[in-house]
Amino acid sequence: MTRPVRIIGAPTDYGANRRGVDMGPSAIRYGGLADELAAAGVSVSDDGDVAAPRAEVRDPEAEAPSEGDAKFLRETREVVTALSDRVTDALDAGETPLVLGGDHSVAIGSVTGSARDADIGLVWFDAHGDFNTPSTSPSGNVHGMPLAALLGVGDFADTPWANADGLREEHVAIVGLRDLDPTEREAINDSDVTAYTMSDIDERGIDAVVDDALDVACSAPDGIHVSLDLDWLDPREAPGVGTPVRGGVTYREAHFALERVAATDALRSMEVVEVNPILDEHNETAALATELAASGLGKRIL
Ligand code: B3U
Ligand code: MN
Ligand code: MN
Repeated sequence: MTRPVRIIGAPTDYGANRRGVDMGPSAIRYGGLADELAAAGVSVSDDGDVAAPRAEVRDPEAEAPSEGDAKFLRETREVVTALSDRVTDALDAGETPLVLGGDHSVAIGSVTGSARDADIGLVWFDAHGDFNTPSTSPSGNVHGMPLAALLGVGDFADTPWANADGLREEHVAIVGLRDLDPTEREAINDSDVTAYTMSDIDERGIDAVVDDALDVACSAPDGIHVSLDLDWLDPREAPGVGTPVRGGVTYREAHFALERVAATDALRSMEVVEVNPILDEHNETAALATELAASGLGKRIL
């Protein structure tokens, strides 16, 4: 990784079902992100945080009565629009944006910003599909919808602030699925997205699955965005997340996957999301996010 990295915080929590992920950017910085990247030989700057409104001063539904059953959709739109511009600015300056969430709704900003005037691939490491729309979501939480929003699925068709211009389903791979709502399952099956479950990883091994996922994403000409939801890992490794699901990847599998990302030399932008310091143990999930970001950005032991 030769390009400088620009850190951008997105301290949101209203896309999630509980408070705390808004503290993710602080916890990840406190976990030693800048030092870890510098030690890995990456030049790094910190662009601060985008402004994000506090969830407790809002009525979740009052703001968006005409936009389906998504909570805080108006706030989401405001924040992801600002984040999208910051990501594009970093890319225009020849840097690699590294976005710190925040709940996974921030990916709408990171990916739309990265896919502006570029045809990109996307690897989505997550226990969940994040393929709900306002009318299919059981929770109304936007962190369960960003991938559908980016791809313009269902209610999200023609939603300019949420649809990623240069992203096609054929260039998207989801890795590590183990918790899908029935309507999401159907929508993913109906799409041209490539999805790998935990049983694919059990059966074929992390190396084969990650290499296939990277092939899917790297078939796009302009590089890839990596979206890392910390609940991709098993809750024993990453306890500080809002929606833990048993049976995730191990510490070693996660590092291996991110090292494979670095080896492609195609990484254009990245985010780490859903770290919840309130639920964490001694900041270990935040520190893990730091380590995994460093692996993805080219940290090597030797
Ligand atoms: N599919 C559920 C649960 C969920 C999705 N993403 C997270 N949780 N983090 C939903 O609410 O859409
Ligand atoms: Mn997610
Ligand atoms: Mn998840």
